[in-house]
Amino acid sequence: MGETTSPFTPVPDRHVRGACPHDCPDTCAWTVTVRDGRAIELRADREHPYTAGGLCVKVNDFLEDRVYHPDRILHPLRRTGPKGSHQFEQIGWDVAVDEIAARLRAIATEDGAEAILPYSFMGTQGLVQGSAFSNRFFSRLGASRLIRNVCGAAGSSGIEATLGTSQGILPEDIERSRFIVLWGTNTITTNLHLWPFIRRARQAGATVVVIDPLRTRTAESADQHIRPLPGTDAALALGLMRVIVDEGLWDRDYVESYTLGFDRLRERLAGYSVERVSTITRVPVDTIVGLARAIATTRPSTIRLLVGMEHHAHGSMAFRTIACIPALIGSWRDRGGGLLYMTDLLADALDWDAVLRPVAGAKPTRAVNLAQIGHALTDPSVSPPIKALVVYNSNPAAIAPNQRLVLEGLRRDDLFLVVLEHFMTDTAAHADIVLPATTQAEHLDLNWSWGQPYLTLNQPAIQPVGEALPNSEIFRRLARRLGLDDDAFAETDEEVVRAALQSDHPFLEGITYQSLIERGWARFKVPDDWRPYVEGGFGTPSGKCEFYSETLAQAGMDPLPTWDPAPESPGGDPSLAARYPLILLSAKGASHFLNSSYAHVARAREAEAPPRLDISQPDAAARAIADGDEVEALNDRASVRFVARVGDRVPPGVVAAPSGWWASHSPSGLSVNALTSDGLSDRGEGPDFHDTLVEVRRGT
Ligand SMILES: Nc1nc2c(c(=O)[nH]1)N[C@H]1C(S)=C(S)[C@@H](COP(=O)(O)OP(=O)(O)OC[C@H]3O[C@@H](n4cnc5c(=O)[nH]c(N)nc54)[C@H](O)[C@@H]3O)O[C@H]1N2
Ligand SMILES: Nc1nc2c(c(=O)[nH]1)N[C@H]1C(S)=C(S)[C@@H](COP(=O)(O)OP(=O)(O)OC[C@H]3O[C@@H](n4cnc5c(=O)[nH]c(N)nc54)[C@H](O)[C@@H]3O)O[C@H]1N2
Ligand SMILES: [Mo]
Repeated sequence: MGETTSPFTPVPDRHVRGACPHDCPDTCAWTVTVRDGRAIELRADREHPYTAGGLCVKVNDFLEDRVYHPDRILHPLRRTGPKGSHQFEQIGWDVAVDEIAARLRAIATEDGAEAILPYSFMGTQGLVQGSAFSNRFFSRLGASRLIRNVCGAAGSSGIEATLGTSQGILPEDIERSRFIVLWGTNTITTNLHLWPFIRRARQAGATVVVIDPLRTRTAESADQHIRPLPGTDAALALGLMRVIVDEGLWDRDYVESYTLGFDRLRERLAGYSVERVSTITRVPVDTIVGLARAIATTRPSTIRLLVGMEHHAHGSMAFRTIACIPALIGSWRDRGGGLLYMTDLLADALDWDAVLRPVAGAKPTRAVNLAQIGHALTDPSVSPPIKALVVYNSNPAAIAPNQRLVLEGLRRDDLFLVVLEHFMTDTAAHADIVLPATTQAEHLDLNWSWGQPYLTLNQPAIQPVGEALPNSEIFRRLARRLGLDDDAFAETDEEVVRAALQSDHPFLEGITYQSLIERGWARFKVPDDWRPYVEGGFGTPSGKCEFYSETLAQAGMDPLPTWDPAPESPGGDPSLAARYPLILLSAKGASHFLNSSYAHVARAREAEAPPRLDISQPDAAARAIADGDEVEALNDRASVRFVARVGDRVPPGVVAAPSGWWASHSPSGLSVNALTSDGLSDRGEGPDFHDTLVEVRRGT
């Protein structure tokens, strides 16, 4: 008997290297153990310096909660009842693809291809399943484009106005810092793998300050917690700069050599006395002065920004203003000093043209902002009307603002809705056709990261579960059925990954497909001593850090850092503020959810339940609300029920509920995004959902 056929010779387990696909700055490397074709264990890569052997509470049970979860969608489904009624029948792939192709063709003929809109975000961050084939498909179809600026766009645009690009320092270098300001970011909940570097900095004597209106887990772990009123950070930054200049703590050499517009900045600061800033922000004068002195005189000092603060009407200006501070104090000189933001620009080293394969010379089609999908689907003046929506890697019914309008749009009978998913999300529940997508355990991908400098190859560990197909294959099949015979659809997933790596960018030196297969991951070849602006070298038109920005002036914006109240804020529209006096923050407070992902897991919901609204003691007392009471939060957009949690997690004037809950799991059939504003930021076309005013009442 040959060895391989002996029933007594077990087939050895296979260990397959992969990457966490989720939209998170950490992009962990993992290994999947496969026995007899089944994934039996998924563990963090112990050797990966950033993953460092640990995943997170959301992803530890990826196999159980996603790959093999009993609720996973395993076959193509066709709707048989009213939209949202969860009535579906199983159909075959050929039938599904035929039907979708026929409907899209008919809509394109009748209303034009712009009546078709793709809707996606970063459900998976891999470049093959995230964007390669979908981009090829919709661009060749001539469909409308989606402005996917829900995350990072407003912040980047602000930092760019000051520095020329949004490039900052590398995350590991924060370990060298001795004064760390976590400004509008909840590291322990949202960016856990950065925390060990901060902890080591602290062990070496660093001070950690959190600036956040909410008392987050991160704020509780910091040395100091500063709580400005939401939307007032630009004023706080101007106040800090005022103290730094008044007290002569600025770096004269750096400012003279590498910045533009210091004199005009100084004139602007005259309008921001510490007393005025204290009134605007509600941060005590002494705290502002103390922070200004510490950040300017402790070396290295670092400001860590992420996305919470950008989701405001003036989010871009806030980032632009804060980004002036490192140049003013010369903290860019020090390794571990300056500003830490996203690392996505490193991924520009990949050959994105080869991945996306845009149509050469094509005229840009109509664009719709992801955050305003409710309006786009319901506003009768939208022309051509959106007749088909193809959703993949996103759950707009949970994550987009103005949820009532989004749901109204999804319920439109004349909207043909196709959703590629793992689970029956609130979005998928409204679909005409639901298509089962593979998970990261089942498909090939290359994952870049917006939070650390590694590239990770994800190899498929197992065969697709059920009839699931990778997003890439679904778009290839649809293209074929629609007669799009471009060779862009002849490529395999592996060819796309190989093509992405075929760039002569120095950051990719030594990184090949083969090396990634063997090792699983590679660090971009970024110089060891990465101090991007140690001697200026800013990407602005002047080559300097622009305190004064001609680019902003030409765009009709204030060329200098400034602060204005948002229209929907206590200092904005007075009649609105009178009716709805409380600011609602809906940040990512739920550590068991990843945006709206994992809310399908009962255990995760139980750990987070019930959907809570944090309210301060004085605001609760004024409304006769006690801890644990059922309350409703309301404004002109909706009324949503929560259970009140009274205490000092929020300051007076602010209430907070975590994002991520699905409407269908929420007591009133709506979740917090039903209340949130769907306006756009001053620059970068990001959402302004943290500028939301509400009133809160006891009972319902
Ligand atoms: N557990 C978990 N982790 C996640 C996610 C998740 O959903 N769950 N999502 C991932 C994604 S997509 C992203 S983009 C990152 C985001 O990571 P973060 O930016 O760290 O998270 P957010 O919760 O969006 O915002 C951070 C903080 O900004 C604060 N904030 C809001 N407005 C203001 C303001 O005006 N001023 C100041 N100073 N602070 C303000 C909020 O109170 C919040 O605590 O997290 C990623 N990681
Ligand atoms: N109120 C409020 N709203 C917010 C935020 C907030 O802080 N507060 N945060 C905003 C931010 S920063 C972001 S990034 C967005 C995130 O918004 P989304 O990107 O829409 O995030 P998720 O809710 O996680 O939805 C991703 C979906 O993709 C699916 N998916 C995962 N992998 C695959 C795959 O391989 N194929 C297919 N077809 N599907 C897959 C998942 O099952 C999941 O349902 O939300 C934004 N909305
Ligand atoms: Mo995000």
